[in-house]
Order: sequence, then C-alpha cells, then structure tokens
Amino acid sequence: MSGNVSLCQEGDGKVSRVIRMGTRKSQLARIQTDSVASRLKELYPEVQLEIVAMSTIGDKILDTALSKIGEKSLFTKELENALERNEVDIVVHSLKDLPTSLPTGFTIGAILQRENPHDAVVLHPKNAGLTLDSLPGKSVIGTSSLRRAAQLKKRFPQLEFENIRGNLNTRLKKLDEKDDYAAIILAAAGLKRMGWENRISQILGPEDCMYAVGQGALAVEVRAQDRDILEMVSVLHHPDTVLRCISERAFLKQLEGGCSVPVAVHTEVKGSMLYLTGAVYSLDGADCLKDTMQTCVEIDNKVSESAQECVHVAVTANNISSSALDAAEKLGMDLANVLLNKGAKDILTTARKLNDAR
Ligand code: DPM
Repeated sequence: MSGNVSLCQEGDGKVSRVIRMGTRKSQLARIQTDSVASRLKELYPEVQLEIVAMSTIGDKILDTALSKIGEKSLFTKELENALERNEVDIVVHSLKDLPTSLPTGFTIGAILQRENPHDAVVLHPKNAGLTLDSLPGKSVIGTSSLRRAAQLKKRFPQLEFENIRGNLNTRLKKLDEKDDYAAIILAAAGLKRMGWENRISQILGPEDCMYAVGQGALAVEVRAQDRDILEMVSVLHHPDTVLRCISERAFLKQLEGGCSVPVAVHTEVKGSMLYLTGAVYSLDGADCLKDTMQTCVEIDNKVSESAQECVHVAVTANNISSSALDAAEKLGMDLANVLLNKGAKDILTTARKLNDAR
C-alpha cells in the first residue's frame, strides 16, 4: 500500500499507516466518525487513525432554515477541501447530507448498514404520553424540513409547523427549555446515535411520513483516485443498504432534487427484490405524486473490474454485483420518470419558488 497514505515509524521500528479522518465538530458528527473509526480499527488493527475536526458553513449558520441557504454542499465543502488538499483521507457523513453528484475527484467509498430510517416525534415533557393525533389543535411542531412539513401538514391539518434550526443538542434544548414547540420531528437514527432513544415517543411509519433519500445510513467519502483507501473502506459496504440507497439517490437525481426539496422515499429488500416508493409534494402537502416500483437485484457475483466503470450516483462499490447496482439505479430513474410524466417537475418548481420567496 502506498499512494497518499502517510507512514509512521513506531518506537519498535515497525512502520504503520496513518489514516486521517475529517469530521464536523458537532457531537453527532463526532459520534458517527468514531463509530466508523472503531469498525476500521477492528478490521485493520495495524492502521493508526487520526481524527481531524472542522467547522462547516452549515454549522456556522444556525439561524436560517437549511432549505434557504443557497449553498448546495452545506456541510461538506470544507471537509472536501481538506480531502482534496490531502489533509485528511476519509470523511464520514450522514448519507442524506451528500448530494447525488459529488464534485470531480470524490466518491462515496462505503455505505454502512442503515439504522432505523424513519422520522421520530420528540415531545415537550409537558405533553408526555400524547401523539401527533392526540396533541391539542394548533399545537406547534418544530421542523425545518420541507419534506416533513409537507407530509405532516396534510396528514395532521389541526397542527401548526414552524422552523427550528441548530444541531440536535440545540434543538432538544429549544424544545425542553422554552414553550415554543409542543414537539419536534427528528430522524430516529440521529437520536439513537446520540443516546437519546428514550426521547422518542412515536416513530412515523410510511403512511404518516416517508423518509429522506439516504436517511439513517452513514457514508464514507474518499478521493476517487485513492485506490488503497477505496479498497480498505469498501469492506464496510452493507449490500442491502447500498442497493436501497442507490435507488433512492437515482430517484432524487433524476427528479433534479437537492437536499431541500419535498421528496420522500421508502425502500425494502425482500429476497432478491428491491422495492422503491417515492413521492414529491407541494409545500402544503396538498399536491402529491407517489408510486411504487420494484426490480430484481439478484447477486450474480459479477463484480466490476475497474473503479471507473462502477460508479452509481457517486457511490463506488466494486465489491458488489454490478448488475444489481445497475438495476437499483435504473429503478430509481424509472420511478422518477413515471412521476415526471405525471407532472412532478411542476410540483417541485412551484415548491422551490414558494420556498425561495418566503
Ligand atoms: C437533510 C434534511 C435534514 C438534515 C432534510 C430532510 C433535516 C433538516 C431539519 C438533507 N439533512 O430530512 O428532509 O430538520 O431542519 C440531518 C440529520 C441527520 C443527518 C438530523 C435529522 C441524522 C440522521 C441521519 C439534517 N442530517 O434529520 O433529524 O444520519 O440520517
């Protein structure tokens, strides 16, 4: 192994590799990076890992809704700069924060097994025991996700929705210490990783709120040309999660949606079948286009020979059947085309315009 990996001479004269992992400074980002670090440590005990923490634009701008900040790679830019300058070798992200196309030179080298991908309700302590159905009318729910607000406004018209920003710690504080929100909606996966599972009072199933593309999965971003690191992290790929997330990302990409449009998905792998449900919503949820399609993703052991040939929506997975990856990507594109034929473009364009004007 050579390339960009730095070597380090240890006291006993043995040379070992040092791999530097870039992370945002938020507690969730640190926890996510540490969990990937410990997986790598188990698999490669000889490797030395160094963690480099940085702040990103998304962490600095805390008072504006995510969907209103015109920066596409909000949480990723500074980390990618560090990757490009060879200051770090690996960056761990929540997959849902990674755009469907990455800048040239970067790729997702691993997608780890997905946590619970659903959204969860966290109640103000005074509302303990209630649900979105039983909260008093006009209760204010905190979320700045257009996707969550659109679906929940339609499903629970008696409730009101307001933006809430900040990292998970800040949001829970805003919920508990003030009287502004009756409840907030957060991804179950983030709450679980933070050790706050006990605050989850309700998990929202697909009939209430479908999740975001890639939600609940961790992704490892690396330099696309760094074969050593790519090979090293590829063993972290969780095949079912990879197939689901490739179909979800292809769906979003074909719709030309970013991380701030009201688009939601639901996927399942059953045997050799991959099922994808995808939907687009108007901001108030009144207009909705939704459909389900499936494809066969049988593993045929035919893996790709070259990294270039095997990139699907920015994911490099040379150790997974290329025909299964192709089928998953095609499924996402086909489903998007079905919705585009029914007018999805108009719904998304209007949602974008209205959101920009707010
Ligand atoms: C993206 C969205 C949100 C994050 C939009 C969406 C939520 C924004 C908000 C693309 N990224 O979901 O519709 O509530 O204002 C984010 C979280 C996690 C990763 C936190 C959360 C943790 C879960 C995971 C923010 N990114 O969604 O509660 O790893 O999937």
